[in-house]
Amino acid sequence: MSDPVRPVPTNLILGFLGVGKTTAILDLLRQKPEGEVWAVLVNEFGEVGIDGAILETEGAVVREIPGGCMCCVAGLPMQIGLNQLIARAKPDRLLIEPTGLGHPSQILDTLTGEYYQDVLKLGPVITLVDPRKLEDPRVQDNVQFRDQVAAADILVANKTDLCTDNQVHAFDQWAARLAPEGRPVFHTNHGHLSVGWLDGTAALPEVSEPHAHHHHHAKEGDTPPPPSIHENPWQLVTNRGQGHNSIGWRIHPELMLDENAILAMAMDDRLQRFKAVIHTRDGWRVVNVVDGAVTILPGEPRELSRVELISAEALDASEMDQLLRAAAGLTDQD
Ligand SMILES: Nc1nc2c(ncn2[C@@H]2O[C@H](COP(=O)(O)OP(=O)(O)OP(=O)(O)O)[C@@H](O)[C@H]2O)c(=O)[nH]1
Ligand SMILES: [Mg+2]
Repeated sequence: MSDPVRPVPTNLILGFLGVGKTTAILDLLRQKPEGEVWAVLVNEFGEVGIDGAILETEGAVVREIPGGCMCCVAGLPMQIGLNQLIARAKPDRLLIEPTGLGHPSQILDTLTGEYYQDVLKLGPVITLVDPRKLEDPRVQDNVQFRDQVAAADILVANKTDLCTDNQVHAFDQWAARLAPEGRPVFHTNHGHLSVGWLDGTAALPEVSEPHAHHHHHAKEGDTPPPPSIHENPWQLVTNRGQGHNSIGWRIHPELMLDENAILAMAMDDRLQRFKAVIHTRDGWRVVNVVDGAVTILPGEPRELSRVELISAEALDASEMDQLLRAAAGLTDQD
């Protein structure tokens, strides 16, 4: 366990929605030297905290900051979450996964501020990019994407197993044209990063000014805990911001969901992202969908099921709720 006065080596893992950040952190956790304690701070766009539930299974001490608006979240809620995490875990290393829909600038401001000077030792910022996305001009123009790339000390092409050679080559050419020059560039798949990349001191490049957008203001203090799942076994939460909408559920674990009905829901082509850790009639499952690619893995039993949808267009939450209730075998009267 680390000496509490020694700054905690810390890395940000950045990248757009669904690029593979959580997968990369899981893979790093599997490379953790025995006896070390690693902590993960994860901020998801949605409110129900799927990534935290997945990451806990790899033995990290996880702290979630739900809710997508980084202007709000990167300030006080993040500081409180981070302080509690460090106090509780006394980690030897800290990994931070911000939402793929956020700008990293506020987080970097917080982490490099005076307050954390003696607490954290910020190592290279690693940004994951799906080379296939570079073919879409809207991605290259997207300000969140540009900020994530600008903030990178190391650029990593992920999902190369799904890319053609030309797409990987185009990524290399694109990366070589970016300023500042000379940043390390790697290719990988399934988020496989080397632990060695986490160390080293690197100057942080400037990132663009935070966007102006309308948002609610963070309350002073921590986010209130969600209601108990036993009192309220079916909880629906929605979030909106950054041009995206999320609908999430927390569900009592005794309500088992039908896997096929969940998959049908997940394949809705209006969705940009579907994530779930659910109790199905065949056991626990971790379901992930990005760009129509589905991954289903067996999962460990959790204290509740969680489901989350993210879409650019606003979906009718009650319509989605009906679908999910049907998947749980509930009728309108239930
Ligand atoms: N084929 C393939 N799938 C991948 C790769 N990396 C990640 N995935 C899959 O992509 C999906 C999304 O991965 P995540 O790690 O959850 O992505 P993320 O960036 O954390 O997503 P958000 O937190 O929602 O922004 C999962 O189904 C992963 O299994 C890869 O290199 N190749
Ligand atoms: Mg994630």
